[in-house]
Amino acid sequence: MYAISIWPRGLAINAVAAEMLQAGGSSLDAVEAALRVSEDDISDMSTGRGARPNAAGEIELDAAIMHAPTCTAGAVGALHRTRYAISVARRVMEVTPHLLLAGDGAVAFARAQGFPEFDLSTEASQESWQAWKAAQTAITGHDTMGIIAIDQRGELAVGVTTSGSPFKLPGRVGDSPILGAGLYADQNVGGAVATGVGEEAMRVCATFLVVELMRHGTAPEAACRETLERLLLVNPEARRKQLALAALRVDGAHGGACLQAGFAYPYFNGQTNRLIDVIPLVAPAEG
Ligand code: SD4
Repeated sequence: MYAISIWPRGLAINAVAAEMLQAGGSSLDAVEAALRVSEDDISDMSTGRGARPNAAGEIELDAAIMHAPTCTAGAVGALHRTRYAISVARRVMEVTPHLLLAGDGAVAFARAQGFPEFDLSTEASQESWQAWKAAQTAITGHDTMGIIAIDQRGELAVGVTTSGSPFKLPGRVGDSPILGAGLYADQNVGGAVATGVGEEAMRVCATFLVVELMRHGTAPEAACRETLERLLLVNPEARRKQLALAALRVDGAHGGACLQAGFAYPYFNGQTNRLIDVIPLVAPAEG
């Protein structure tokens, strides 16, 4: 029984999953329940309700969930006016032959599945958009939520939920709902999640690469670092951006890597849940 989330804020999210795993719940249920807590937290402006809107003032959500034993997944991109993107993603996995639905089609699917229209905006999210519109200043903060969990039966699942990059172009879909970019899991190897500038994760199929490196024997931390090094090789500009990765191997070994300072990941080892600091690859003066 193990769980890994991302960012210091993920400690509370990881605790939700840990409690469910300890009670015998499935990793799929633990991932969904934990990410719903993040989506409902309006103090966090990067997932679900109260997230930062796109450039047109609308909150657009990306989310995905992957079940490793069956190598299946469900995802939504640019989902709007709908609560619990992660649950809609799970429904895509469970009731459609598809892996990813986006935009108005994702919204129509959600309604058909009983997710009512819901205004995701809060005073703070609207204010952030007004301030951005007035100043057009770039916001560099990142804070998606993702989690990898292994339950008592040994089943591995991974999920990610986000509002994407703040004030993005309408219709922009990031790495989070893309298998192999924002998340990936293989029941024989382990799983990985990504956070930060999604375009950089997509460029190198970051989480697929982490899992493949682990498959060939690279330890989780080294696999995350090697993936970021590959990114810096193909796009040196990425050193001015943030991309962070966390990985969990099926035997509970774990690791992370990040380009910029500030990243840490919570790790639940079956008994305790603690935050693991990650040393950035890029020195502050270089970035
Ligand atoms: C995205 N990767 O849409 C997400 C954003 C993120 O930390 O993770 N921020 O690009």
